[in-house]
Amino acid sequence: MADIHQVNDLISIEREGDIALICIDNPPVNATGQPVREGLQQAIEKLNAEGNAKVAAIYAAGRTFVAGADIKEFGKPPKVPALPDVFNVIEDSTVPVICVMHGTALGGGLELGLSCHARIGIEGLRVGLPEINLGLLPGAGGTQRVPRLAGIPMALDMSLSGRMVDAKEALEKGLIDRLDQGDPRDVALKAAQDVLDGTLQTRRTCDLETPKDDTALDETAAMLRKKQAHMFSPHKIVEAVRASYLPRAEGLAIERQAFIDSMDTPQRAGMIHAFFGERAVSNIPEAKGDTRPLDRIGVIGGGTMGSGIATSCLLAGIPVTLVEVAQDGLDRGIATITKNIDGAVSRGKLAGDKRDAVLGMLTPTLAMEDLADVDLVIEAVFEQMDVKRDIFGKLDSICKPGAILASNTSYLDINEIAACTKRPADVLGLHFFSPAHVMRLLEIVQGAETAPDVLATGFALAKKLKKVGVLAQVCDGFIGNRILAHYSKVASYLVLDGASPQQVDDALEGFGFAMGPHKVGDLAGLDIGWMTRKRKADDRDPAERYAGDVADRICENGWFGRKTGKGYYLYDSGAPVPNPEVATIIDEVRADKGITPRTFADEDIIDRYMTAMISEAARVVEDGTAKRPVDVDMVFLFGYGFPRFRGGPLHYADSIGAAELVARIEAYAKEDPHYWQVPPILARMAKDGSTFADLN
Ligand code: 3H9
Repeated sequence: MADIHQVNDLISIEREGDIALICIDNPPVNATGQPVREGLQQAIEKLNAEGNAKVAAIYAAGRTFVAGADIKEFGKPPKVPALPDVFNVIEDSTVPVICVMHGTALGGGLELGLSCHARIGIEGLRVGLPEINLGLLPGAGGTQRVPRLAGIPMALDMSLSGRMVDAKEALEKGLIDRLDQGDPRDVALKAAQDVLDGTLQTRRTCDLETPKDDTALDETAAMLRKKQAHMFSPHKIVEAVRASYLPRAEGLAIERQAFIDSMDTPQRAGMIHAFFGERAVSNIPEAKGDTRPLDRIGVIGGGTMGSGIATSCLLAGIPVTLVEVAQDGLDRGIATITKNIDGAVSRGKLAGDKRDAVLGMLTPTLAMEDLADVDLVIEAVFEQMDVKRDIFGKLDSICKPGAILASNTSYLDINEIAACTKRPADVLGLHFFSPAHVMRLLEIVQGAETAPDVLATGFALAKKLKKVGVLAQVCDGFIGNRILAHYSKVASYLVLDGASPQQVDDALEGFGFAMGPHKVGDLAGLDIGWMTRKRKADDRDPAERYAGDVADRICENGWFGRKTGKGYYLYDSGAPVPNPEVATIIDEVRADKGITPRTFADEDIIDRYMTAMISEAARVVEDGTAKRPVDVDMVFLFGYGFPRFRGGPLHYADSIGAAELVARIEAYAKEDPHYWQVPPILARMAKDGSTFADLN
């Protein structure tokens, strides 16, 4: 009988002669919650007290080594023992302790390995310090031990990018001592035997000195001051890595304080909301249950969207039949897909030797009949109901029974599209975001008759494509574009009333958006919005203040943004500079309308823009277009460049509070009572003190 001692439910010690195998078994990802920390500390203390083991090897059960600290504990009162203290106990152990890592060793997981006296990786291992993605920094010795083993540039790179480092690189850089294959327990036993035989050396990481590299530290600090001034933890990372020059206790104390300070920030709360939100959107009954096959996908339309969707499927290993109406369109589609795939190779997303095989899975055709054998068709042609109706009617007669028929429409009524078929239960919306092979959001739009297994297959597709699938109900624009259509008007009103486009952009970039709305407009093409405004001119509500005057005048000059070299900005020489002719147009429009411009503080710009976004987001939750506030938040993080560290519009709304939001809307309504109206849900929340988080 094996000699196994359970230290607690999650940690056991197995004895094999002079060897002690310490197993961590805390599914699903072996996070170092309190019982794991306590059990590990007790295990090491027991072995040292007993003194009859000559070597100990830590390994983990299940699909992966330790994924880090237990994120669910963050924001709650800390429980002892603290992770850095446990790791010091391991590092100080008289019995040498080695560590065998498989799967992913992340954050506290890698830090556990670094506190051991030798590390063995199992083929396929990836290590990383992703704490920055949670608004944190490595807080259990990562900033102290990585520089000692792999140097300051590597420590800065890993902890500032959060990237995964593969086993080969980890070995080259000295983060692991050896690579092996096999079951973690067997590898641990073998490596422990090697320690006893003297063929695997052990040493304490903190006995090493960090090789000096002040240049890397100073340059990185300067770069961060310039590019990430508004972020908290990146600056702390540099400080903590610099402290690795100091003896262990002093360096760890600086790291600890920086970690505690980061933990207290709203950025940490926003990013952890994003971490769990990304997983929560598919943790709903609609995403579970039976699914239909996804062995071959048809894409109709070889434009930017269709090509992007096809690229995304091909990169996920799903063969694609691409349909176009004319040869030149098909050729353009093939060229775009080829360019996208080549781009994936150059960005390191696809191994170069797989390029031809991936492109080989594309079947271009002019015959819609070739869709007879596909499991799912995604229609991505232009946004005209007549065209869509025609296509879905044809698909109904061509596609095999059980095939799913999806439209990539951005706003049209899925129920009307489904009604053109005799199989409305097989129809849903799959709304991708451009560029579709890069953007991670997929709105999965449920029609009135969409079958449960069709909806679940939409979520299965999102998973295969490594996208974040969010359930949406039918309405004009679904979740994202409906909210966008509302709040983008505020940017125009601000300009009409006195702000410059550049001031609006700068203020919102200061808030954390990668690009302000006018720069986004220039990038997407101002003609797109112009066409939409013209198309919807007849439906315009006469009581609503028109937001398109300036943009219309810009477009009338043929200035459509980047693609014409001119829009709100000029793009002649690298960085965009404000277009002076736009300033003239703005002055003229204001004069025509009798508007006396006033000044807006940047704060005011941000408050108005965000309050408008939150108002429509609240309505989208209230009328059920989005299932929960977290679904809206993830749509904005993954589809609209919303700053991740703010968690999403409704997470941000909670930080302001419903009462304050209502007060703001009431104040703005004095200027424009038609546009600014308090959503009933917000009024209720202001009264009863509840939050959007309560509805998640
Ligand atoms: C840290 O370590 C701080 C230290 O430096 C200092 C401390 C003092 N905790 O992603 P999946 C859950 S900070 C708690 O779907 P995959 C996850 O929510 C931490 N729970 O699987 C999900 O739950 P559910 C630094 C966690 O195979 C389930 O596990 N580490 C944690 O696609 C499965 O997860 C990180 O940031 C956690 N740490 O990917 C790593 N991790 O089933 C975060 C996961 O209820 N984790 N869960 O939805 C990951 O990146 C991925 O989970 C991983 C597996 C790559 C490991």
